[in-house]
This record gives sequence, structure tokens and C-alpha cells, in this order.
Amino acid sequence: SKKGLQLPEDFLWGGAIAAHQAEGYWDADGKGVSIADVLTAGSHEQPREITDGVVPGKNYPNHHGIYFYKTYKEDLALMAEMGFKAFRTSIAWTRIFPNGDDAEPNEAGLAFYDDLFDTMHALGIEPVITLQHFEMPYHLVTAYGGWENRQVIDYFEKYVRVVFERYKDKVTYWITHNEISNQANQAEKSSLSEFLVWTNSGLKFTPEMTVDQRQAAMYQAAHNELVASARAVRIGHDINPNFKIGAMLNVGTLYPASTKPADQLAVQKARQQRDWFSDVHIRGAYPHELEQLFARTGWRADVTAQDFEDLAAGTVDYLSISYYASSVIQAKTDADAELDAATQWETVPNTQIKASDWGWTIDPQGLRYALNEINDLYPDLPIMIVENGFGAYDQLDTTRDEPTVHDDYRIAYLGAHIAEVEKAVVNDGIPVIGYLSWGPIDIVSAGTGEMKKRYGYIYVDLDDFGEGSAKRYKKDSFHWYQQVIASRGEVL
Ligand code: P53
Repeated sequence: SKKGLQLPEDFLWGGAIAAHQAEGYWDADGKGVSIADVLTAGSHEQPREITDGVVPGKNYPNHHGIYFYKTYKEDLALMAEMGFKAFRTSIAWTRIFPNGDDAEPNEAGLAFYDDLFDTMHALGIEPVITLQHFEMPYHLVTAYGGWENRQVIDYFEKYVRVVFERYKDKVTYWITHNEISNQANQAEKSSLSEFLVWTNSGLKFTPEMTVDQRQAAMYQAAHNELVASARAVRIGHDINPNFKIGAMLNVGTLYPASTKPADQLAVQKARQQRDWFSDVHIRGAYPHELEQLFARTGWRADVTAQDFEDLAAGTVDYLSISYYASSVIQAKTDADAELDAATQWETVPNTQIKASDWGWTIDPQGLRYALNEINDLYPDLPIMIVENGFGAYDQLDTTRDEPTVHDDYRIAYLGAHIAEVEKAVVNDGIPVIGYLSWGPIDIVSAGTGEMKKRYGYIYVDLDDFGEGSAKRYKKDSFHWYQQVIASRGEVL
């Protein structure tokens, strides 16, 4: 631990989870089936399966999560003990509207979040609340086709009106759609692509679908989500002008594979194709290269004049980001890339840096790079880091009176990333308003459905089959993060 830079007094230190990865009690108190409830357990080698409804006998880890639905009071008390100023979670849309198209909201679901937010305030913790984190009602997929259908905009609007009204005095920081850009560049057939369009948009990419059809479906769904987000911003500001409503993108830094001009252009195009979502959210309009693309391809066909007015009128108050890793982009050909170049470049390994056991590169400087890049594009827009962390295998040390985990690898990852955030704020002058690390308590992995891919400062005694005592134990990183927050990041 060495003396370093410090972050401002009002900086929002904390952590972030999502409802479907933690709450469990997937069918309790009137909750409906969500798209996360039909995802089986997978692993680094074995993709999660998207089943047709809930199939008996399959392992659905989100059905149990870490039982946060019942343990939130004790769990939040541990966050408060670490000194958390803010805590991010999501509202499970299916607790409020079990099917999405229900006439009336479910009071039991609303009451749960009332108490959750009250609990946070009693502990001095500011809620940061995501409206859609990978879990729309499954019924909106089977009956409407997911976000590709613009009727879903109206159902989302109905849901956000209810929660904005209900929690208008309890929640200030909102996020509309989690990692909305994950679905970009996923037209090529792979299980990861199928997973990402499912979790973002409730889209089912079947093997028969052509690249063209996949692109059209994704761009249409994304458009509908962006219109829904913009409408939510306006509705929210009408209900409470103090609301801060943000967008959320994964901004893993992209590097060119070489100094070859074709690689430079490829990385630039890859970034534009991934990051245009923030232009729509922040500037209220599509960037020109996207409009050119749609003019050429006919993708994103179902639009109205009202949509564009809504987008312009509903720009966000801040940008929230996740950052885990960087990637390297290489052109497949030396010829000039066309704009729709998703098929003209590929990601290649970075031999300069190490990676996690799940192949995610460890690149703290990439975070400073990403923050600078965002600030160059959108000067002075507040940025909240709402996910960053290290998924790793943990070994519970049971030789102590109180079991613990010696997670020096996690401390090393987090400390190095926080140091780069401090340089971005103190040296580069970037308005980063918070740092919420991912999974401050172990939860179910989104990508693999594993429990053993752990991010927490707090260990949860559950395995990949949901077996275990579910007891919570403080890891070494718990005490470390406590002193990071207490010293405002000076002691890492
Ligand atoms: P897990 C893909 C790429 C980057 C981030 O991920 C992603 C995903 C989807 O897995 O997800 C975000 O649990 C997401 C969280 C998720 C976290 O990153 O696969 O917003 O829900 O848990 C970490 O290790």
C-alpha cells in the first residue's frame, strides 16, 4: 500500500450487481419468467443454452442466484461496512409486470424494491438503478418477438412510468439499458452472438438466418430500445427534474493489431460500429455513417418521424460504462474497408498482456484510454464507472476461525484499475463521478452462469449446482477495499 492520488470527497465509491444474478426467488411473490430464467448453466468451454421455456431437470442458476431477495439487509450492511457510498442493482421488470403486457403492476414486486431502497438509504448508500439488465419478460419474446417489435417500447414505457412514480423520492441515479452495445457486431454465427442478442434484446438468432437478417433484426431492436430509453429520459425528468438518467455501454478498449493503415482503419470502423449507441443516447441522433449504412442496406426499416423527435428530446444526463478488458482488431484484407466491415476484421490475441482464466485481458491502462476517448468525444459529460472487476477462481481458507479468501490477484487487478481512474480524473481532468466495482459479493456469472467465476469482496458459499450453505465470508479484498474508500483512493 503506497500513497497515491486521491479522488474527490463526493466520489461515488461502491459496487454493482444485477437482479437476475443475485436475487433468486425467480417465481416468488408473483414474479414472471424472464429471459434470464431460461438460461442454463455453462462454463468457459460450454455456452449457456437458451431453452424453450423452463425445462424440468435443467440447471438454471439464476433461479437461485445468491438468495439476495431475502438476504439484502445483511448483504447491504456488509457493503456499508466497507464504506460504500453507492450501490447499483437492477429492477427485475418481471417482478413489476410479470408478463410485460399485464394491465396492472404487481404490488409485491413494488414493495420489495421499496424496502430495498429504504434499506440502502438507512445505511447511507445511494441507489443506482438499472431498468433493464438482461432480463425482459419472457412473454414479450414469445408473444411479440422481443425488442424487434416496437410494441415493446410501449410496454417498457408503462413499466418505467410505474417505477419512476413509485421511487421518485428514493432513487436519483437511473440507467436505462445495461450494456446496450453488446449486441453490435454479432452478425456472424456463434453461440456468443446468440447469447448477446438474447440478453440485450430477446432476439432468437436461428441457424437459418443470414447475416443480413441478423443485422436487420439487431439494428431494429436497438433502435426500439434507444427510442424507449429516450422516452424514459423525458418521462423521468417530468416526474422528477432531479433524476439523473444515464446510458450504459461496455467500453473495452480496442487496439489495432499493427501499424498497417488497414489495421488502423479496421479498428476505427470496429469502434464506430460498436459505439454509435452513445451518439444516439448523448447527442440524440444517429452518426452519419450509420444513416449511410441504413440507406444502403435497409436495416432498421421500421422508423417514424416521432422516433427521431423522441431521440432528440431524450438525451441522457450521464454515461455509465463497464470496463473489463481490451481487444485487438486486425483487418482481414489490406484493401480499404467498407463501412459494413464487421465481416472485414477480426479480433486477435494480445501477446503484450496477460489474461484471466476466462481469457479476459488484464489492461488497467486501457481503462484510462477508454475514459480519455469518451471525454474527447463528449467533453465534460459525467462518466460513472458502473462495472469493473476480476472474475477468478477463489480458494476458501478454512484454517481460520472465520473462513476467508486470500485474493491478492483481485486486489492487484482492482488497485491497478483504480490507479488509472485516478490519473484520468486528477491528471486528465475527466469528470468521472463514481467507481462501482462489479459483483462486490459473489453472484452468478452472466456470461457463463457459473458461481465459481467470482468477483466479490464477499465470498458466498454456493457452487455451480446451487449447493452450499450460502454463508457469506469476507475475503482479504474486503478489508483492502474498505481502506481504499476510507483513504479516497490514496492507499491502494
Ligand atoms: P461475467 C459480455 C461482455 C462484457 C460484459 O461478466 C458482459 C458480457 C455478458 O457476459 O457482461 C457484463 O458475469 C454484465 C454483467 C456481467 C459482467 O459483465 O460473464 O453487465 O451482468 O456479470 C461480468 O463474468
